[in-house]
Amino acid sequence: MQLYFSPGACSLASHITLLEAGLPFDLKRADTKTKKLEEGSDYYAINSKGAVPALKLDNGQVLTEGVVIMQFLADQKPESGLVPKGGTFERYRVQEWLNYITSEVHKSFSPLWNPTADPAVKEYAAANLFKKFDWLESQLAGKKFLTGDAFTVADAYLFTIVNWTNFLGISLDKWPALKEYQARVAARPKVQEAMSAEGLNKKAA
Ligand SMILES: N[C@@H](CCC(=O)N[C@@H](CS)C(=O)NCC(=O)O)C(=O)O
Repeated sequence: MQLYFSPGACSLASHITLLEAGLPFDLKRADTKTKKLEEGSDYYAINSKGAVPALKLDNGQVLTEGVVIMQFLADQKPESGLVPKGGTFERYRVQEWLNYITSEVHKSFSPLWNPTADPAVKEYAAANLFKKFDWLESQLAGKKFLTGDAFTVADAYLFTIVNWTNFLGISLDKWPALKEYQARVAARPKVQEAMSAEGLNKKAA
């Protein structure tokens, strides 16, 4: 399998999932701005949406959409516990989280990345995002991971997205449970391995 990724992007969650599941894979770096792969070929030929992540299977099929890729990968290794068995209520709980993260948290960051966005737009986007953080804080208090004691793909995803606060200079001090949660997930050896492979741990190295 080949994971098409961009350092620190939402594809990090699929990268973490691959490592946590112990699956064999190669990393292929895609530039999300130029839409080129490292060797100069056109990334649109892999994913016509131009976004990462994309997962190329050994049979040539390409799967896109992070929440689907993560569940597909975790289902290859059910013993990893990264997702509960399909059809169980516990699986729907994980899907409920994945859907919330992708639709409410992930995309709420978008205006904050845009260098040409009007400051008022950024202020509005930040206020909207911080409301999501307030709710996440209420959900994480007293919890190890999103659905309880077990780390799941939903944790790989939320960690990846909230990690963007580091690139944007947003302090998590106002949300202590969220801040502790980020540290707890960051401390996982496979999370560290993924971050190092993406060049995100340069300061610590
Ligand atoms: N719906 C897609 C969105 C993926 C996405 O937003 N990827 C970003 C990086 S975090 C990207 O590649 N942006 C560049 C682009 O869409 O042109 C998913 O959830 O996988």
